[in-house]
Amino acid sequence: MNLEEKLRSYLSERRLTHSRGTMEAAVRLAEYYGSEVEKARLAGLLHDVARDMELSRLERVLGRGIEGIGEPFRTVSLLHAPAGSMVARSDFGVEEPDVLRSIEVHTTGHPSMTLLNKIIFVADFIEPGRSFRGVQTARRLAFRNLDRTVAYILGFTLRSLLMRNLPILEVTCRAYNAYSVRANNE
Ligand code: DGI
Ligand code: FE
Ligand code: FE
Repeated sequence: MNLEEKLRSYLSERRLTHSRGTMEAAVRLAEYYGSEVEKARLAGLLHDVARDMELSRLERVLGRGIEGIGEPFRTVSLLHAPAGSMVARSDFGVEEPDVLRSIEVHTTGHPSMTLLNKIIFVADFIEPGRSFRGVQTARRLAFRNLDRTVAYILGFTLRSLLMRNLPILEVTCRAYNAYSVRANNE
């Protein structure tokens, strides 16, 4: 069974379409920035592998890893990324550390991301199925300056979290600070 067929049993049709879109965007960015295309394809396709799992299952997958995550952050939105990295390894046989890490940090970002980590983070936001305000700006920026695009997306995410009175993880803030500073120093 190929990877996409297997993924079908993990994701809804809608989420599968989003995953294929993210894979396409990741491949284009990898070609443009000279990153390894096969890794981008794999990480893009699998990044949301745990997105449709129930919270209790995500907590089980994470095991003791859950202990470092505060109660308000134990949500499907936030746990599907680290749990997804573990599922990609256990169920899909992915061993490549950069691919696994790209899945792990795709929701919050991280202050020090590799080129592949940034590509997946950006591809998830700009994939063809996305239509929110701001996505066109990010699409243009993505092929001019990847660090600026990461900062732009994190700013967008933080604003929307604040507007909804949602708690902010430290790592999200640290990532925003790292990339906004980097973007302004060029
Ligand atoms: O899985 P997707 O829907 O494709 O997108 P995603 O994995 O990038 O994001 C899932 C959600 O995670 C998104 O609505 C924003 C949210 N998020 C990111 N950083 C934080 C956060 N939510 C909270 N509460 N705190 C954060 O720091
Ligand atoms: Fe996600
Ligand atoms: Fe996604």
